Amino acid sequence: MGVTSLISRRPLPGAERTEEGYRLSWRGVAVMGVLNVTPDSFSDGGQWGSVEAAVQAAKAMAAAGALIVDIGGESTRPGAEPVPVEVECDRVLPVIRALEGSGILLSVDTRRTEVAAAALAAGAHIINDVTGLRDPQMMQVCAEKGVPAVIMHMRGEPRTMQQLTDYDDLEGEVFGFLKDQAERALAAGVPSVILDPGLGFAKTAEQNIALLRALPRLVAYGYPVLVGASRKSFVGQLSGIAVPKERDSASVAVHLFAASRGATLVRAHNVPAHVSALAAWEGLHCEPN
Ligand code: HH2
Repeated sequence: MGVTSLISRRPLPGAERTEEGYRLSWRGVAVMGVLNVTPDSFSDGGQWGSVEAAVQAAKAMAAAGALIVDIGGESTRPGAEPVPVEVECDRVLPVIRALEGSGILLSVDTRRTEVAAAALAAGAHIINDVTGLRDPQMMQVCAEKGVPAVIMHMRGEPRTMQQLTDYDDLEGEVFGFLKDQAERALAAGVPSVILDPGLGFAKTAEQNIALLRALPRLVAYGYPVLVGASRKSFVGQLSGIAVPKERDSASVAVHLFAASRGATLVRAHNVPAHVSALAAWEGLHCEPN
């Protein structure tokens, strides 16, 4: 199992101080736990109805072995309407503040510069931007604050993205966008990036599967790769399970497939199921002494 590293210019829980900055390293495949403090997320909307419930859920995810807990205050499911910045801030900031100093590595799942800046000021460590730092101001915030960013591919916006699935060269466009944005971000001073093909974001089920199969091409660019398949509709199509919350075993299977193709971070709702499955999978890959 290889080692993946992220660099931040701000202290990160679990990171070692090096000349480059704070270096967070992990062996094998790590889990990013999904914590949506929204009323309408497609599988966990309304699940964490109070700040206290969300804080407990984050702690439970960390205790179960999540490397990162990803806090989101806006659903980006297909067809979702945008949420005002103030509403998104009101949802995520109290949870981040309550977790500050807890030793839990926190990313904030937002496409808004204002939310990102406020979340970093409140104690978040990583920006997870589903629009892939398309907004130059978002890139600037990550660079100025010296924090790592997840760059995800999508087209358009959640409301309309499923009408934007015509690609001449799917892998070329998705992976090319990610590589270009990674280079731009690093040149702008973002200390490190994670790349994510954005499963379900302006992609059909067949396109999601094609991108998973082609993942080694993305991994070959040399940046850490994150895959987020958890409970998504194409996982339902693959497994024949209609109810999102019942798709955890199928999500694990898809994430193990992604891991076998080089992803070293998976974004998942059910952290314990993923941590134990990945431990078993990694155990099988270890060379005997
Ligand atoms: N998927 C979702 C949200 N954020 N971020 C990254 N980096 N990769 C993903 O695949 C990804 C993401 C959508 O899932 P979820 O958060 O569960 O639902 P919703 O957008 O309805 O809140």
